[in-house]
Amino acid sequence: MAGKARYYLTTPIYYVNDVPHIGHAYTTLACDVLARFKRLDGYEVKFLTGTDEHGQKVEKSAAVAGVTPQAFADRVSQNFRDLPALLNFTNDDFIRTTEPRHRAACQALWQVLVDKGHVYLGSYSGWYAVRDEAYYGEDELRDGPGGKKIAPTGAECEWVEEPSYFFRLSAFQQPLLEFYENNPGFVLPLGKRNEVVAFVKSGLRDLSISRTTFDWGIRVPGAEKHIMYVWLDALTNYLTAVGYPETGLGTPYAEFWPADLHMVGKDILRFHAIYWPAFLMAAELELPRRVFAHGWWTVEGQKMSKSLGNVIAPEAVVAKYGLDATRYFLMREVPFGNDGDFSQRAILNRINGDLANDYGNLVQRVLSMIAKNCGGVVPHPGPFNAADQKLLDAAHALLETARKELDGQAFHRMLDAVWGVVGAANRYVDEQGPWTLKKTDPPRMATVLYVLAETIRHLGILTQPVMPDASARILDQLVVPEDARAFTHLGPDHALTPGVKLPAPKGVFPRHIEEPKA
Ligand code: ME8
Repeated sequence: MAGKARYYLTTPIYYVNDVPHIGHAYTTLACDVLARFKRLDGYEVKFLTGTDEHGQKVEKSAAVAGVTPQAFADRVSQNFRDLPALLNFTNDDFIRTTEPRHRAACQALWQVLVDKGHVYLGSYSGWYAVRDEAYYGEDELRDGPGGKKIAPTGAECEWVEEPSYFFRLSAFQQPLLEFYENNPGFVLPLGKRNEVVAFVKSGLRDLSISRTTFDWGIRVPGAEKHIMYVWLDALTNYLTAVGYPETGLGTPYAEFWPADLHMVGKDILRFHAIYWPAFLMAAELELPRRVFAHGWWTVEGQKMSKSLGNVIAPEAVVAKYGLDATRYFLMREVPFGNDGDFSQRAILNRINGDLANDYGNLVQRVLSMIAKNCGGVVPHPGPFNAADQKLLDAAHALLETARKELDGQAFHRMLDAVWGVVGAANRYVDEQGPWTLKKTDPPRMATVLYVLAETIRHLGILTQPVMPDASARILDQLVVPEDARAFTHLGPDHALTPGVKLPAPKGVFPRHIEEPKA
């Protein structure tokens, strides 16, 4: 029997030096929406997230907190492990880089890189930014206050001189450029792809992949004084989670590798689009199919930062606006890939406009008319006229559009298409005037309400990935069985059965009333 198609997607693994904020939640949410979409579309999905627990940055944060790095990692990692319950994420695994399975994978990959001749011992002297856990060339830096050297990211750099193993990254310049050329969809959005290509064209230096001046990390096999560079350690998590180094037939690796998508923020694109494919090429492993770099959230126009005290905690947003409204806002507000601003006004506009006035009002008025005028059962339709068919056709066509948009990670355009049908359905209500038909032509009213209910069934099924709870409440009100909510149930073959008793309608998307400022 042929197996299901598989889809493997990953979030970055988050550093445990900080508590999760809305930026971290955003990346994982985007992956959750895709994971849910693919599952509803019949795929066997593996959705991975986790925490990046090694490195100098975590070691320093632990020292400031006065606890061991492991105790610190255990504590902060828990905040990230609590996110799925809070935000309704459906990750299939949560990886921590301090787990034994991960150490085994990293050491195995290291050995392969050595055996294949891509690693040599040298000594590193140069600039390192602990905040970014990244090396910078002198030419990339600017002078900051107090004679400090500052990286393009704003991170302070320190001078490092120590023995180090190097990875022959320079040997991969040409293979990488060919790979980008042959796989135009490997890095998205395209603007970001061009930046990556330009960077690689400008020349690649060999990469220092071990450190000897701190302790908190995975030891280099056979050279115990060396700790693996935290990015080599971290990137390998994507292999660990599919059981690497076990790669034989029937293993999770054989089933799920290469990953279909590494979702990342634009800050860490270089690591994912240059270093990671180079490591994999060197190890003669398959390369992921896509790296998507999304944009950056600011808050009321400002960069989120602890010192400004404007860091947005996901739990605060959910408590204030509700879970599904938060999920919807994040996926709809900003063209995915662009930077966005998290503002109170923007979120209220989405909640009161798109959700309450458009989608919510459609569902509410159709269900209450059915309750009042059709005896509370799915109405019996007569023949469909051109206007009816046009609306149904638009609803039926949504799946294909949604698939196409999500295959390019265009969440906003997918939702735009869904809201196109919400708008069409609202206009159809106004044009057909079922409240007038109630007096003049009750059978026609039944047809109109049936067409609307069937359109809402489509909308409810398609909004599940973004708003799982609200969509379930809509589908419950149409008595769509739980096992009839997958994408195979879209289209006329599974249309609502006339005569089915419906529960009393209840509003799904309340307007958000701001409390007056004291
Ligand atoms: O970089 N807007 O971890 P990290 C949007 N451990 N996204 C944001 C954001 C914002 N303001 N702030 C953070 C690391 N993010 C490494 C990754 S992967 C092998 C290792 C999101 O905790 C975004 O996805 O600094 C960004 O790439 C990630 O958090 C950085 O998380």
